[in-house]
Amino acid sequence: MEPVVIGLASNERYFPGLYCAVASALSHLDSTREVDLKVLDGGISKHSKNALCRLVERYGKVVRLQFVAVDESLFRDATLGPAESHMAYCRILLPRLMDAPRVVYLDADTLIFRDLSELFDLKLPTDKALAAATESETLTLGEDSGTLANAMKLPVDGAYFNSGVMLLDLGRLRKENFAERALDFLEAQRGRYRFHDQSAINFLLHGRIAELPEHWNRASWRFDEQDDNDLDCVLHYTRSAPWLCGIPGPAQVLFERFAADADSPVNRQIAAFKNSRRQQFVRNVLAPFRALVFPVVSLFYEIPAKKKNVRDIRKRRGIGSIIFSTRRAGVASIASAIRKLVE
Ligand SMILES: [Mn+2]
Repeated sequence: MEPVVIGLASNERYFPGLYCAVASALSHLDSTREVDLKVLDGGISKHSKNALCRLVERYGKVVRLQFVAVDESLFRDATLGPAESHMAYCRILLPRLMDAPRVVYLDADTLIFRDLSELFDLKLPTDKALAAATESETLTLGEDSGTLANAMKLPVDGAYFNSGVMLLDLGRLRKENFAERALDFLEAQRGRYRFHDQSAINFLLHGRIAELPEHWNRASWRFDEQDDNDLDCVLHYTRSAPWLCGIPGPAQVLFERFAADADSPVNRQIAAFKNSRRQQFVRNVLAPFRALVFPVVSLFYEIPAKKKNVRDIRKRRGIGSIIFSTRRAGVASIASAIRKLVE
């Protein structure tokens, strides 16, 4: 059986997330499969690297860990990415940096509760270059950039995928010079795309992305709104890095509990964490007012052609969910989610 190849990317700031992503992935992976773990290193400290080596050693010889240095300055001409860095773009270099035929790429802000060998073994249709789950907030190419979709003669309502969890056919992407084309795109279209690497992937590979079931990339806010505690998924913290600044709810509790169990407890004393708590408090205080204001604002859009849009916007902004999710995600559901994790 060929080894399962897993790729992640991180700098020191995202390392606590990467550590937990790796710990969760390895503990749910078929223990008889060999694993090649490649970490694109955008400035991870020696101390952190040692911690990851120790973690991997616990799984014995079946896991081979390799750090691959990346130079994010390659992307200096692209729109600045999350946390004022270009690190998120580095996944685009995977076909260049790895000689494996395929790889499962994971964001550092994921927790994995499924066997990734199942994803790695998926057969991609011959016309597809990668597989990903659809985005839960940006639903179409046009919502990323209508201007770009029109300029590239792509449908504005074309499908849109999240780049946080992907199965990439590196052989095909190499053959098509994807990394080079993406670098050109990011530089030439600077300021026109909204979602960094994800924009390059969606615009350049439109029609070439196979859709993965949602359980391979479930947004943490969706998990928070779930009526049950189904955890048979890859959980993706799309709205906040839970080790830096948490959004209260079951997904955050789950992360903190997992991190503590994996010997990498979340430090709630750091300034960013305290600030985020303050912002969250203000947001909660304002939530009822937003609920009042939004229907008034949306009245202006209540012309028949826009009705569907308004419904979508309401759904996405989650006016209801902002107010009710905390209630629904009660203590019982948190406790049971943790129980399931610990089992
Ligand atoms: Mn992410």
